[in-house]
Amino acid sequence: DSSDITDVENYRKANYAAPNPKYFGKAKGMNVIYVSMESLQSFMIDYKMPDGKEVTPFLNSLTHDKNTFYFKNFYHQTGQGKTSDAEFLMENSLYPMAQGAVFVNKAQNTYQAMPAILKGQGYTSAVFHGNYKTFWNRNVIYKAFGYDQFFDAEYYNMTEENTKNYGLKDKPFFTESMPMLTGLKQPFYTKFITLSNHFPFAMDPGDTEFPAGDYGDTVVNQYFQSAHYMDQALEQFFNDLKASGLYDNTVVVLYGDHYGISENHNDAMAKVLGVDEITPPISAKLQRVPLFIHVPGVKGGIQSQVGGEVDVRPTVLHLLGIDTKDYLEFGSDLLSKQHRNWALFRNGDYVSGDVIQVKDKCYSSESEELMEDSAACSDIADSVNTELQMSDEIVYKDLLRFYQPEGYTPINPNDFDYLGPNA
Ligand code: GP9
Ligand code: MN
Repeated sequence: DSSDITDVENYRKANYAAPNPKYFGKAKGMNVIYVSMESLQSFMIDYKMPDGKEVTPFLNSLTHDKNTFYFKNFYHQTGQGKTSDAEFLMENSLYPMAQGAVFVNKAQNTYQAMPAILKGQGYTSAVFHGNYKTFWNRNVIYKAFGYDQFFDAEYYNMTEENTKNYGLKDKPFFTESMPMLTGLKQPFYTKFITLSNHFPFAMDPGDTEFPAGDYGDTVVNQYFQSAHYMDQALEQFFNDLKASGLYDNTVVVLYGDHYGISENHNDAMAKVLGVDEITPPISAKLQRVPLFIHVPGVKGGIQSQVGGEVDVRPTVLHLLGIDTKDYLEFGSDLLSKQHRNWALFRNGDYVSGDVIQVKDKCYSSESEELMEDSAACSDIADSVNTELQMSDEIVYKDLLRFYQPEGYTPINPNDFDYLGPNA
């Protein structure tokens, strides 16, 4: 009811990070493209194989691009909903559920998601993904997010050669998406969900010449080949964006959705990182995923502030000149001078610039040693718990149906249908 909403509103107001005037509105009216990079973790960026080959040379080059921000201390915050949890975080700035997937369990809720917010500013929206629309219940929840179109597997050439595992390989995916993208009315807000860098990362013969790793673990060894293939697909996509003329008028946000290598592979990961063992703070830092934001005309750079997927929405909305102070969200603009500099995990652990809390133990971020005084972790720990509780309240009680942000025009999920290419 409305008293629950008031608590959330007050918390939100007290924790709002005001936009940085240096960046506010600098991308006003531009197109927006999000790319979900399947299972890509940050340790891959600038990683060199023993023979000196870079795994992700294209993304490495982007870290130095003059109009691109690269966030190197950016964390995924997903739970069991994996890719879909990352989508939820990025577009709603709310946390996913502790158990199960919000996409599956709470698709009937009212949301005030990115596509709907931007619809009110004259944007059209579309999702591109080379798997079938019912996976993760996307075809249902995307209506609640306000997506105009969903180009799912039915729109692509799903031949034996073009597909593996869950669906379309990234190279044909981006190639075949281009005509659909250029056909959209501008300005557009779009999301591309890549797929081929998915566990267990096996490649079809002929799809890569990149060498597998040699770390005594098939999954880890294949991850390098598969990530390299995705990097090439992304480079191809950027080239196509440039050739189409879209690049100079489009904000591109690239993010790793969640980890690819679980704790079951810690022995091999210790070899990959060249450490004796994967300790709890190292394991926490392994949850970093790359975040790139390309903004035409704005000087970017390598950013070391700590943040998480929940923080991207206010960051991007502020670049687009839309203030988020009236939205019920939990993110903190990464480019704000008041950015809070921490990221929580769904299990209640968290990482800040100074400390890492794992299972009630407090470590120094820098030395990765256990802190003598665990009180160093308690301040942020309180905020972490409050924030997860409040986000859960919103999601479980469907609270946004009682709330309307100023300047926001509600959408009606029934206005959307994803009937496919032959409808
Ligand atoms: C499936 C894709 C991969 O459509 O999003 O799902 P994941 O297992 O990473 O959640
Ligand atoms: Mn995924």
